[in-house]
Amino acid sequence: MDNKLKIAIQKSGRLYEDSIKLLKDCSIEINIGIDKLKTTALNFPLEILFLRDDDIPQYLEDGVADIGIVGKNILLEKRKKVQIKETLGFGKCRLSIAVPKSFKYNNIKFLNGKRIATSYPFLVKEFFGKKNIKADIHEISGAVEIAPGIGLADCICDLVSSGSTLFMNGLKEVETILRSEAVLASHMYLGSLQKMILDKFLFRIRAVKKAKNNKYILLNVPNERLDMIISYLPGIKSPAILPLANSECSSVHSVVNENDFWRIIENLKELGAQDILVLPIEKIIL
Ligand code: PRT
Ligand code: ZN
Repeated sequence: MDNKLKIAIQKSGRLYEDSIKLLKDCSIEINIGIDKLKTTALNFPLEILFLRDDDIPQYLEDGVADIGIVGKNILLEKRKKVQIKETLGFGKCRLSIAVPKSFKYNNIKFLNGKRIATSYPFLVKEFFGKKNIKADIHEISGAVEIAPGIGLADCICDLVSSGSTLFMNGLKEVETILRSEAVLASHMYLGSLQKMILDKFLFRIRAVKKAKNNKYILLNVPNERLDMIISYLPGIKSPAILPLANSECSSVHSVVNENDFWRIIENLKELGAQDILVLPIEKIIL
């Protein structure tokens, strides 16, 4: 009887470091051997398989791995039967169509009758189908960005993050097909023990994710401004207020979401908050 949950992660590449860091943030310790094919966590019932990202969806469908960390782009392209359990917030990119800079691109109809090179034939075909475009899709497995330059295609569809690869190859991004990030996906039917371990793992992942999106803030506030300042502060339940040795001021503690952070800090400052300290949070368990 298998008493561990098997997780597939990328052996090397763009998702490797962040996948290992996610395990670490979840307090799961691993030793990576020299062969780096698989390893077992030291303090959690998890076996880690190191694989090529393209192979992970198939292994998940077959149940060779119970769960895996892979780009949503690969999962959707491969169309294997798996369940997405959680988005992970790293490996962010978009799958976009790009054309040579000199092309006068007005709208999507421009792509009718063009030759387009991509490693994502299914997603491109699906997108063109929806938009009623008839183009000639050439599947190539790598270095897609050079295809127009060597006359293999008129345009491309590839992953973009900073945009510098497109820029260096004289291309411009004209349509976005998909926004992608790394996700945790699972085999469709897990055994009850595997399900239980996965729930524990997801509980940790969510605590880590929540913590990353929030900051702990401490500030000193003159007592006569306290009510006003508190009305601007969310906190998990409500902010904590502690007396200071100087009886005219109080110390206020709260948790603020990264997205609202600067707006809230500016308001607090205007309302008379002083000595504002901002600290990272390691985990949030609600
Ligand atoms: O060996 P293996 O098959 O496992 O790895 P791989 O070479 O196929 O994949 P890898 O490591 O390049 O990417 C793994 C995953 O990272 C992808 O499936 C995406 O989910 C995610 N990701 C995020 C990216 C990018 N950003 C990205 N920018 N994958 C690839 N790129 C490439 C893109 O193809 C292009 O060549 O980077 C170039 C563009 O980058 P910018 O910054 O110049 O725009
Ligand atoms: Zn790959």
